Amino acid sequence: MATERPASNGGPVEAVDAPRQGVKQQAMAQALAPPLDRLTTNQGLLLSDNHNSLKAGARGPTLLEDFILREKITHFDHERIPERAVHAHGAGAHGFFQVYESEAAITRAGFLCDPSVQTPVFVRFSTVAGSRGSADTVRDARGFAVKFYTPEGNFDLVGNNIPVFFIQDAIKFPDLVHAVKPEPDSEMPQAASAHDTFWDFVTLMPETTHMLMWVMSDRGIPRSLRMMEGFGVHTFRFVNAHGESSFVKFHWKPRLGVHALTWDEAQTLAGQDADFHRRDLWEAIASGQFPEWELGVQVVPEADEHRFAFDLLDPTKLIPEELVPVRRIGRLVLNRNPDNFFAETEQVAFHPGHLVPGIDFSNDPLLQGRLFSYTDTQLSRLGGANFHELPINKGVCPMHNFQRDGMHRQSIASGRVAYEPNTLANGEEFRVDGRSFDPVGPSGFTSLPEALEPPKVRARSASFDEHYAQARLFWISQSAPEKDHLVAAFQFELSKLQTPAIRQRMVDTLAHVDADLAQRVAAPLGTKPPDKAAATAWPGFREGPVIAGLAPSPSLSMAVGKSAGIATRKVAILVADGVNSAAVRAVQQALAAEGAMSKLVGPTLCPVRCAGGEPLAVDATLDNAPSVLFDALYLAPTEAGAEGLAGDARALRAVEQACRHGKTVAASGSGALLIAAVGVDPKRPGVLVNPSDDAPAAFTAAMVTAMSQHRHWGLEAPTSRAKR
Ligand code: HDD
Repeated sequence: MATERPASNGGPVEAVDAPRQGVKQQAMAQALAPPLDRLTTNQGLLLSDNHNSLKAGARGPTLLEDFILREKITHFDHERIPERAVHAHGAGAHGFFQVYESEAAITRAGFLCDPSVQTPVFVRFSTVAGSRGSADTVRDARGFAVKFYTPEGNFDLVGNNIPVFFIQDAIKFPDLVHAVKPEPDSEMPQAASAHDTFWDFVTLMPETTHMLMWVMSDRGIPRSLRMMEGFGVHTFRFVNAHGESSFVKFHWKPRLGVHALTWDEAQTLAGQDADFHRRDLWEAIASGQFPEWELGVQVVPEADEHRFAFDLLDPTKLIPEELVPVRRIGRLVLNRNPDNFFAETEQVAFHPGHLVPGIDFSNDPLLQGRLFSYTDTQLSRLGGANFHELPINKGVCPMHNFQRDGMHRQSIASGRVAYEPNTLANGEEFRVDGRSFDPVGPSGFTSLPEALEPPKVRARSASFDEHYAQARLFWISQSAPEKDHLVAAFQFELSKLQTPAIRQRMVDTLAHVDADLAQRVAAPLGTKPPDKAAATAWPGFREGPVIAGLAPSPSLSMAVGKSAGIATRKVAILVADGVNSAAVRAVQQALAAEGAMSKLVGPTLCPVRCAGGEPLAVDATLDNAPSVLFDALYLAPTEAGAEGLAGDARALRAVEQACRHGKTVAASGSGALLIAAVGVDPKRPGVLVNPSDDAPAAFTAAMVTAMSQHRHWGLEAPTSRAKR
């Protein structure tokens, strides 16, 4: 057994063999130690019975002296810790990050300078508003927090899947969170922004407009955590070994492309599989299909700080990729699921101020407030100042200082010295005069010696006053279906409000973004026509400059870019008695060759009988595996005379739903009867019918191509789309 004692300079973490037992005592300890397959108390006492408490007679009262019962119940009573104030619901995974080439020219961060090094990471994804047990697929921003365990200390990049934030100054964060969380009197609604208090707040805070556009877009309902971008949001700084600094925005670009659910699908999934995203991440890693992202940077030289029409320090603005291209500098791979959700995913503690030399923060006032909030929140969430000693938070580098004691201290610091400077910790060799070791030095983290402008004021820079240009840029950069979805999302959320005046304020605000957008959103809501002037006609509103003549930014659309293929996509193969197993095998093989997964879904869990008479095992049933769990359907053919699934309401529902959600639906032979039964035109994009009972190579290739487009928006039912 090893305990920890301080490093020779007084730090607390060198591991040493502790027990100085003789050989005889060790042998005795081993003989008496509880076997690994037996239960013990927390003190190591072997249990003889884990089913019955100690009683005064078999039917009598339980005795207070039952310390075994009390220990077990007491521990259970204290199992829960406070959930995170925001981002309570999440999923995590281990992996590594590796830089492609040395970035020493711009940063001295060691893990970004050595391409041979794989830096271990732990990543936690989250929704923001929902409680710990809420559903995965709600409309919300997603947290994307990465902890890099570098030899120079932990670096945390605590970002979101949306590149901008709602507010500009951290002092508004408690108000924002109180507004979006369930309303305090009723604790409703859970994990949803579609309620009065959220829209009341955001319509009074015009700076929220840009992020509202992103959250109401399909980015707010990702298909998978593996298929979303991540952003550091704020402008950070890189500093190189010469002390030269540049500004930097961080991006995570997923290898599998950026994809979304449909709103109807997201809502259905919240009931069918509330853990849809967590399960998807877990299963991908467990099956060896490791999710990957590339780290991208937009680097702005110090001299260009004021070159943009917006302020680099304003977190409600992004730098369009057309202005400053994103350079991909390394890759992140998630390759190991946690062993224990609580110990790792729940107890991990991120903090934007966990930095390494070579990376620094900027004066973004939102980021500045975050630097205080994250450590502070862990004190109540993780019960004291020693949360850095929890295994998931502990750095891989040695840690030396004289911070001592506190709740839940794990390491055992020995010696009588807990201060610096000292001459005592290291014995005779170090003295006050001419001491040979310096506990701090220039290789350590130094804050950039930045010149600051007095006076001290409680104010916001006028360069933060413009709120609508990038919201408009986002709108004009969306494809037609993306615009439809965005309009429908605004309509849905605003339709849930009980206070008409708030609804009106939002459509008035949208008139500042785009007149067509505002009118389309307003059309079914029964508001007065959008009134631009009314949105800003209140005391204290500071009108920013009007920025006209924006050109679309293609990188803001999810529809742009080449397809990332169908790797890891999931296909349901619907089978019934009399199925043609050769066709099923051909489709399975074609999908597997592209890295996609398939499941055989049958009427029950009993094997179906193939046309040749042999049994074919199924993986799931039409009841427990609805179409929303899959990216595409293949309707397998059955032999002449077999009943097939065309009369099965569950199969018809699967086909209807898949079509409504714009998914690829392919069929061979009699499988096409299901498509006819739900009244879908077999010639519509995304619907593929092979008339014969087989699945030839050209047919499976067409299926793969169709699936690689992700969705066929023309297939969506008009009811799920907003009017153009
Ligand atoms: Fe925050 C958690 C991301 C602004 C205060 N935040 C938290 C998490 C993420 C973010 C991903 C979850 C980390 C985890 O998985 O444990 N937060 C952001 C982003 C922001 C942002 C991208 C803006 C750009 N946050 C922000 C502000 C404040 C906070 C302005 C307060 C002034 N955030 C917190 C917090 C949380 C948190 C209350 C809750 C749990 C935690 O920190 O550890 O301190």
